[in-house]
Amino acid sequence: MTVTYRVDGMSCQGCANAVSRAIETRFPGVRALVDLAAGTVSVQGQAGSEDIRTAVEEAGYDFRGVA
Ligand SMILES: [Cu+2]
Repeated sequence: MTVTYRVDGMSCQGCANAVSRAIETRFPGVRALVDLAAGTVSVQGQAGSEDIRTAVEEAGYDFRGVA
């Protein structure tokens, strides 16, 4: 299942890469696809929203919940 979350503070491709890497590194088997224009990340696999919040915040971005 795929869940899309809103993440604030991503301003360039480097930010997008940092967010997807932070999630995918923390949760093996999970895919995280960032849409930079929309300010969202779509997460596919076994990871709950609080798990995603932790990964996003540790990477230095603002987690805003389900988009
Ligand atoms: Cu950036």
